[in-house]
Amino acid sequence: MERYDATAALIIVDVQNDFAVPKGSLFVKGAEQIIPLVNSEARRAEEAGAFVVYTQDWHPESTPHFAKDGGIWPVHCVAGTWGADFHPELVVVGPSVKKGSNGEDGYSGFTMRDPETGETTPTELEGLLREHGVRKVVVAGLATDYCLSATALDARRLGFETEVLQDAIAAVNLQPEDEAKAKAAMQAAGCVMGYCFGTLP
Ligand code: VGL
Ligand code: ZN
Repeated sequence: MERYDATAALIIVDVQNDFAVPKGSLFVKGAEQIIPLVNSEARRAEEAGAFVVYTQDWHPESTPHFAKDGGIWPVHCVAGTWGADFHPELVVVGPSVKKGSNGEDGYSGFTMRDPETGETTPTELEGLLREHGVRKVVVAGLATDYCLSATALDARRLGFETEVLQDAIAAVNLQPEDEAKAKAAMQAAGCVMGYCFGTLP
């Protein structure tokens, strides 16, 4: 079966400088290698009439998400800064959903979680997918153990058929087993664990 058609969407998660460029503040090992694959999938999806949509981690300067403010992460993806920009080689052929602007954790592209109250609020992603008549989502990007898996799990919870492109993702691995655990959780939730078609010439 074809991966992409007019009822499919490719969700490209957080391919941003702070995660995908070695000098970025939260560089994810292996992130640069996925970019040509992600770009090829974006072109294929677009050609097949699928909806291509991006997410961006988009934090204020101070948020309980950051270690300096009581969280666990180095400062990264501050709204409007270089670190929050897309990687310069990323092919961008669709809209971007920004998450975390009000200090939420915002791991998932679909929902943001207030780190103090635990309250979750939806982003515009689900609405965008429904407007485009999407039934199946294909997910690629960063990072396997955080935003990528949170997005894929939410997609399943919301009833979308979900495929994860295992060769177009990369993990932070704060603990060495985090990547394997995230993949197992996605599989257990009914995500199809697939592979890219390869890079276009
Ligand atoms: C992410 C850690 C902190 C991600 C975002 O995009 O996976 N990871 N913020
Ligand atoms: Zn973040």
